[in-house]
Amino acid sequence: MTVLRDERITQKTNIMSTTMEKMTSKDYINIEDEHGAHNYHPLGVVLKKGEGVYVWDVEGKKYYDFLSAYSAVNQGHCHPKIVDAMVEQAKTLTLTSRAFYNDALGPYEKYVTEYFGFDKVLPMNTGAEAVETAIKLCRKWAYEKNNIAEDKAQIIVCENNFHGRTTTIVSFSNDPVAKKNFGPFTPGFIRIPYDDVDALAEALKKDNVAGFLVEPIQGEAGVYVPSEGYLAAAKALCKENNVLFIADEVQTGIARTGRLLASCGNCSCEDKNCSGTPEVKPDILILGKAISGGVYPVSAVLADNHVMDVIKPGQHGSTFGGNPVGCKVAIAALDVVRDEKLAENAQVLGELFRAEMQRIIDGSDLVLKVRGKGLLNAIIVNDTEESETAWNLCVALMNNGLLAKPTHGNIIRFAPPLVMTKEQLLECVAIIEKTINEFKR
Ligand code: IF1
Repeated sequence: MTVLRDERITQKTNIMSTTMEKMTSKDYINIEDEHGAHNYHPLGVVLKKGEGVYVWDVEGKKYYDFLSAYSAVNQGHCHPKIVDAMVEQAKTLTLTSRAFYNDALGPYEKYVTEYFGFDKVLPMNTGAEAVETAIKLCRKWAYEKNNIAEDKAQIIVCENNFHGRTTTIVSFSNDPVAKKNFGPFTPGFIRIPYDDVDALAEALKKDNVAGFLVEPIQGEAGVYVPSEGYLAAAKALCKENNVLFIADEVQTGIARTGRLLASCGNCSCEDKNCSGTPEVKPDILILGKAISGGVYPVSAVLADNHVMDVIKPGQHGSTFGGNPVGCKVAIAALDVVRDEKLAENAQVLGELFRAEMQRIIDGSDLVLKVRGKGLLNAIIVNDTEESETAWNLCVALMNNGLLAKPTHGNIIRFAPPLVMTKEQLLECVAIIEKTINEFKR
């Protein structure tokens, strides 16, 4: 019977592999619909290949990628240096767990802590895991170093935050779609308006405040860039109140906003040659996404010893956290950011993009506004949040060879890989302009 069953499986797999060669985008969409959880509503394109700023669908159509997998592919798709680093390590040693040492983790930890200017790093895999790690680290520091009564710690967060999708993280979200029917929720969070220093000052007067967790730019909320000096003022208030300033740079970090870290993008320093060492140095820095160039899940929590040393052996970790493949990929990905001057490129092309978009907006009633920093930008479409206009505009952009997707309702995020050239950016602007001018509501 086993033999018969194996033959049936082989036969089915063979049928599958031959039909897969002839499968259309629609076939792939149908398979996902039948066998996959419906936890996303993707744009109707099925991608097969990525290289630099381009992706191709299964029919061979070429597109500019203007989402970069939500800022994970800052270095461009399948960057050869990063892929080579992954392949090389994958052929040598993929995973030891932290039960043993290996020859990749220590060198990576030295590299990444020197790269961002912190004493220590706690390596994890996804952004949400890193945010959860930061929350645990902040609470533990509060109980053991800041005399806050155990289980009483409060962490201040902002309205319209997005920090991931675990139960604790959605506990402090105010997005009903991300939250409804996932309770009961984790207590210990105070929510305040974003970009409001007075609200933070008020919240810091409450008892047992341990930390302030903030996105330097609110990505998912619609690329909200806070007022000049907001982050510096927030950091100063946290310092005054002996509260940890926790920057979630999962989406804004790794050169996306025109500097290595967005935290420093908000400082008063006008030094364009700023090394990216943040004027607003967070007490805890959270990184993910492009720290690996979108090649492999890598995230990281960085802090100086007076915070990180509250974590003792056996108190936190993960099977894949700090694995050799992730370490080598992250080193290669961060080398590329520095060697190819991606922050500088994002800064220059971001200014050009917003200027071009403003020119288009001035001549159109379809788009109200463009906002962003570096190559993290968004346009506000002139329709209600509930309307389909932004979605339909993204479908029209797709038909014209550029992939982007609305964040919320009437806001479309534009975030191309940071390796884009000026010529390619201007070609994308032309596609966006053509699409807007031809668009029929
Ligand atoms: C989705 C967008 C959403 C993040 C910040 C932590 C995480 C993210 C600032 C968690 C992740 C991703 C998640 C993905 C879509 C995308 C996203 F803002 F980037 F567009 F959802 F809001 N902090 N953002 O942006 O990192 O666990 O995903 O590695 O969940 O749909 P993760």
